[in-house]
This record gives sequence, C-alpha cells and structure tokens, in this order.
Amino acid sequence: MSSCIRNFIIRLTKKSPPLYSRGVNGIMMETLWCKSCAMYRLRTFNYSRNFCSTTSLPEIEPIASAKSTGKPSEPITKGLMDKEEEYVKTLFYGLMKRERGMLARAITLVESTNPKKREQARMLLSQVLQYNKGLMAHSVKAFSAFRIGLSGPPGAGKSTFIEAFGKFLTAQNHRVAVLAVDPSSSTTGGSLLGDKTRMPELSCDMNAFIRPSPAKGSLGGVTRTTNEAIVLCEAAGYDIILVETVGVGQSEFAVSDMVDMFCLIIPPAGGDELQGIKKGIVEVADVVVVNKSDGDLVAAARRIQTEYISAIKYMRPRSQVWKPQVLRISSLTKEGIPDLWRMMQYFQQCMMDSGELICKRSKQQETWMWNYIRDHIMECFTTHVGVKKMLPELTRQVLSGLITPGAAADKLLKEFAKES
Ligand SMILES: Nc1nc2c(ncn2[C@@H]2O[C@H](COP(=O)(O)OP(=O)(O)OP(=O)(O)O)[C@@H](O)[C@H]2O)c(=O)[nH]1
Ligand SMILES: [Mg+2]
Repeated sequence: MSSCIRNFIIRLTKKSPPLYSRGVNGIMMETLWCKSCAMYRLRTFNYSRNFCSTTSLPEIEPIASAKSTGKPSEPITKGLMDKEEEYVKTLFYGLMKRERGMLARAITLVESTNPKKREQARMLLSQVLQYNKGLMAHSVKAFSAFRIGLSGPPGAGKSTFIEAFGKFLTAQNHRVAVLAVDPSSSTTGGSLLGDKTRMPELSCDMNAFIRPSPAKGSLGGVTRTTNEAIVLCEAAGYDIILVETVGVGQSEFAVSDMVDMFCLIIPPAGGDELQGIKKGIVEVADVVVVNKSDGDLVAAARRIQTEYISAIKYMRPRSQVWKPQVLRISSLTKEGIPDLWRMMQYFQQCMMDSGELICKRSKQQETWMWNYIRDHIMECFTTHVGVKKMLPELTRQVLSGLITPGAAADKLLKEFAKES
C-alpha cells in the first residue's frame, strides 16, 4: 500500500465512519474500523478484476510526515470547536461519497466571508488537498479533472451550449460540474447561471452539478471562491469542470488562469456585435467556437470562422504543442459538438504528454497565491485605521497638485507599516 494513502487514512480519527474513495484505475478503496482487531483495515475492490482484498492499517496515530520532520503534524482541524470540526468532517465524508447536497454546502462554506467559516473552509480544503495528493500519487490522469473555461459575449449561446455539451458528456458517463464567475451579477442582476431554466435537462441530470455565481463580491472574491470550488468539485468526483464567465470585465482573464483549456464562444455576428469581446481575450483562447452554425446562420458562421482562422495565424502561440483552433457548432442541433469534444481530448492529451499541463497548473497555483496575497494586503491596507484617517486629506492634496502621488503613497505606506 502506498504511504500516501496510509498518511491519509491514519489522519482519520477512530470514530470515523467508513470512508470510500472512488475508482483509481478501477479500484475502490474503503476504510473500515475493525472492532475485533481494534485497527483500521483498508479494503480494496478492483472492478476490472472483480477482486477484493483487505489490508491491516496497524498505525493510526502517528502521521508519516512526523517521521520526516521529527515533529508531530498539527491535527488537521486544530483551532476549531468540536461542533465545527464535526461539520468539516461531515462535509469531507459527504464529498467522498459524492453527495451533491454536501458539495453545495461545502461551496457555500468557501464562499462565506465570516472568519470562523473561512477557518472551517481552510480545514476542509486542506483535507481535500491531502486526499487528492494521496490519490494522484497513484495516477494523475485518473484523478485530476479536465478544467474547461468558457467565455463569450452576452447572447453568444453559452448557456445553450453548456446544456447541450453537458448532456453529451453525461451520456458518456462523465460527471460534469458547471461553475460560474460573474462578479457583475451583484450590480446587473446577473445574466449567468441563475438561468438554470436555460439548462432544464442538465440541471435535472444526476451526473451534473450546476452552481450559480455567488450573488455578490469583487472579482477577487468571486474568483477565489471559484478556484476553491473547482477543488471541491474534483474531490466530489466530477471529472469535467466547466467554468463559465461572461465576456465583460476582467473575469475571463481570471478564468483562463484557473483552467486547463480556455474556450471562447462567439455568435456568427459581424464586428459591431463582437465589439464586446475584450481585446486580447482571443489570444488566450485555446479554441474559438463559432456557435449557432445552423439554418440561415451557416454562411455567416463560415465567414466568421475564416476571419478568426486568419487572425489567429498572426498571433504568437502560447503553447509549444498546441495551435488554437476555430470550430463551428450549433448548440441547438448539436452539430459539431462531438468533433469539438474530440478536439478537446486531443488538446488534453498533447498537453499532458508534453508536460505542459503540469507546468501550467503549477504556474497557475503560483499566480493564485500572489493574487490572494495582493487581495489580502489591499484589504488590510484599505481597512487600516491610520490609513483610513489620512487617505481623504492626502487624496485631496494629490488632486490639487500639492503633493505628488508617489509622496502620498509613501506617507500612507509608512503609516501602514507602522502598526501592521
Ligand atoms: N440558432 C441558434 N440559436 C442559438 C444557439 N445557441 C443559442 N441560441 C439562442 O441564442 C440566444 C441566447 O442564448 P443563451 O444560451 O442564453 O446565450 P448566453 O451566452 O448564455 O447569454 P447570456 O447568459 O445573456 O450571456 C437564445 O435565444 C438561444 O436560443 C444555436 O446553436 N443556434
Ligand atoms: Mg447564459
């Protein structure tokens, strides 16, 4: 048995209920507390060979990392009260058992801004990451989900596409999670996944999970939540994660930094209608999908496809192994969707084989670490008592030209550094 799985299992308390972990290479694992021998047993069941075995886990308390560092590791739920700790465990087991309700509650927890809840969320996420790490040591492909970002101007047909594409994937036994990034929803009322009505079939599908955007928040807050929600969805066994964003604001750039593949959906419309698309967003797209290529719109869709193919030719490729593609589909007739999926799988394969996917994910982790640090420091800065006091007067002086912006910033930063 791998030490990773052992680490993960010995973190459980003796009172834990049986914990199931899903198929890694067709193997189902289950931890059982055996009363007669007073120890954990790991039961593995191999679907493909129809073979079941149990392994004793004699050491429950010591955690392997303690051996390497010489110090005992902190209990994962340290600092939480019993009730809160219990809740984190309940959510964790719920995720392992792929309960959609528990996934929804876990995402609500990571969306919370309450400090106590954030602490619980941190605990839950660290348990999930430990668990993922253990399983990924067995097989990267089997465990990590394919993360696909979808963006496009309002009315491009994103919701209709997700409904058609999601159903196509669940019909092939994939488990699909759909998440939204829409920081504008607090001010505009939101155009995104609140419209589950536009996904009537997918929202009833047991193999799909649709999560609307949090109702409020800055881009930083919303994207942070989405990033963490991706991790939770993966833990709950969703192997394809679709992250949708509208083509307004900076959200599509943020999303392109949290997915494996970024997909731009556009309607077969002329320049005016496509003005909403941010300059530069085409450059980060791995695939441009011209939607609504059906009926009278086929000719226009062809024209747009040709225009984008020639535009992309002059762009500097971001990958050594992948040239962005432009495809035509119809979300209404579903034409082109199987081809698009084949192309996406090919992309994933190329990125994995070349090692670019692992690199990309590592870089994304670093980017997000800095994003979080920037967000947090900005929040501390703007809520700092001394800074808040000095800010109006210094702003006035900057506006009237009495002081340079640099000098004002220096004064504020000095004040911030004094007490922080
Ligand atoms: N002919 C045709 N119409 C489509 C297709 N896909 C979507 N539509 C129509 O386009 C309109 C907008 O579709 P939505 O899926 O709501 O578009 P959206 O991008 O989610 O829009 P927002 O959520 O407002 O940003 C609807 O009336 C759809 O019926 C398609 O493949 N062909
Ligand atoms: Mg929509």
